[in-house]
Amino acid sequence: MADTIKIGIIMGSQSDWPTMKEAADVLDALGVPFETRIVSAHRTPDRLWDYGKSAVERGLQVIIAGAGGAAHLPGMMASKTRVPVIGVPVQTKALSGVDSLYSILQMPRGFPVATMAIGAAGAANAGLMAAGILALQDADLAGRLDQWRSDLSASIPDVPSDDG
Ligand code: RP5
Repeated sequence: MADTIKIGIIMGSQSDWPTMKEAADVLDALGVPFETRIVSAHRTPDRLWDYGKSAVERGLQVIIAGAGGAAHLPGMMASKTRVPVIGVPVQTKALSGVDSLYSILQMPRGFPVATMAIGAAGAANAGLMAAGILALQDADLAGRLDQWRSDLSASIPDVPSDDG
């Protein structure tokens, strides 16, 4: 039987996928299964509600939610489910993602969203954060995450080079 999917990666639009794929790529590298869905707070509110309502019973343990502009998806998802939500502010053209960041970050007391950095680095870190949460209960994954982290450290040169 296939493993239960414990991580959901959701995003407000197809246009968010190049950013959110960074989270997916990290989870792939760590061998963590996940699902992906387009769930817009504004364009598909019923889909958002259904996703949040069913998250616990479907076995989701972390939801990574990315959106840009008036980025209400992570916060609305956090209002609908107690499954921890990691928010990714997608970089926008008009305001460079500061709009997304503030929309996701400034949650009222009681409904937290763990907010990452703007853009690709934030999405990759969301994948790592989700993996770290699951690794608390999964020794094999913890080992793979430790290895991933030490490989990254080992790849950083001691001195800068003109070749970049
Ligand atoms: C948000 O509006 C999405 O998360 C996306 O970042 C932004 C723009 O969406 P599109 O107009 O590209 O579909 O809801």
